[in-house]
Amino acid sequence: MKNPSIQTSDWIDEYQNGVRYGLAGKVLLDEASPFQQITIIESLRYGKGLLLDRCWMTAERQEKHYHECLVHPALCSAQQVNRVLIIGGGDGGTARQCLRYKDIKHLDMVEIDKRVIEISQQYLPSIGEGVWTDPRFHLHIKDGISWAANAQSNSYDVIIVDGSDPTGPATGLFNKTFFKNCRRILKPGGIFATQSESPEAFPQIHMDIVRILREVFDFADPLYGCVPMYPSGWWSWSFASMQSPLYLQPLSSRAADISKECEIWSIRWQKGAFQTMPAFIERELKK
Ligand code: SPD
Repeated sequence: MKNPSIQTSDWIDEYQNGVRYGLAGKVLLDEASPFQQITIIESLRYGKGLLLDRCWMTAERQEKHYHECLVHPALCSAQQVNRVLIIGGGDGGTARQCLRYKDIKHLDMVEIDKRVIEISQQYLPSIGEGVWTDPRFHLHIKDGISWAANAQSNSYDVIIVDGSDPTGPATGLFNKTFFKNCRRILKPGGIFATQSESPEAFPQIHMDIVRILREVFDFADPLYGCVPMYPSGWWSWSFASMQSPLYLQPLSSRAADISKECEIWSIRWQKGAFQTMPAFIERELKK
C-alpha cells in the first residue's frame, strides 16, 4: 500500500531496548511535575495522547483498548462491586469504565500526582468524562502504596492498579509487600486487577508480576490483548482472587449492559484472551 504523506512536523517515540514506538504528531505540553515528566501530544492517528517519563500511557482514540480490558474482567466477575479502589489512573479512564456499573456505591481513586489529573482534565476531557463530579467518586492525592498499607482489612470488593511502568513513581506497585496489602484489604469474594506489561517487550517484568501474584493470592492469571501504541502492541493485564478464580466466570447479568457499549471487551473476548498465553511464557511460569 502506498504510504500517505504525513502532514505533521514530528514523531514522538517511546524508546525501549533498541526499538522505538512512535506516533506522528506534535507536542502540546511538556512539564516536569514533582514525580515525573508529563507530556501531552496531538497525534494524527489517535488524537491527543499522554506520556509519563516518555512512555505511552493513553490517547483519546485508543484508551478503550486498555481501560476496558483492565476493568471489566474484574467488575463483571467479583461477587459484589459496592466498594472499589483504583490506585493510579490519573487520566480518569479506569474510573470512567468503573462508574458505568450502577451497583458501585463508593469508588476511591488514589493518585500520587495531582498534575496528571489536572492536565488530563484540561487536555483529555473525554477520557475521564463525568467521573470528576460523580458523587460516588472520591479522589485522594496520596501514595497508593501507603493507602494499601493503611486501609482496613476486607474493605474493597475490587482493587484495580492502573499505574505507569515499574520505574519511577510506580515501582512499588509491583512488589510482594504491596500485593500482600492488596490481598489483606480485599474482601473474600473480591478481585484484584493490575496492568502487567508486555510479554514481548518486557517478558521478565511480565512473568515476575504473574509469579508474585500467584505466591500472594490463591489464584492469579494473565489475560492478553492489544494496545497498539504500547511497546510491541502486545499487552497484558493480570487478575487475582481468593478461594476460586472468580475472574474466569464473568456474570452475564452484569456483563450484558456493559458489553453493548464496549469497543473491545465482551464475555467472548475475555474467555479467549485468558487462553492466549504464549507458549514460552507458559513454559517459564511452570518452572
Ligand atoms: N507502558 C504503558 C503502561 C500503562 C500504564 N497505565 C496507563 C494509564 C492509562 N490509564
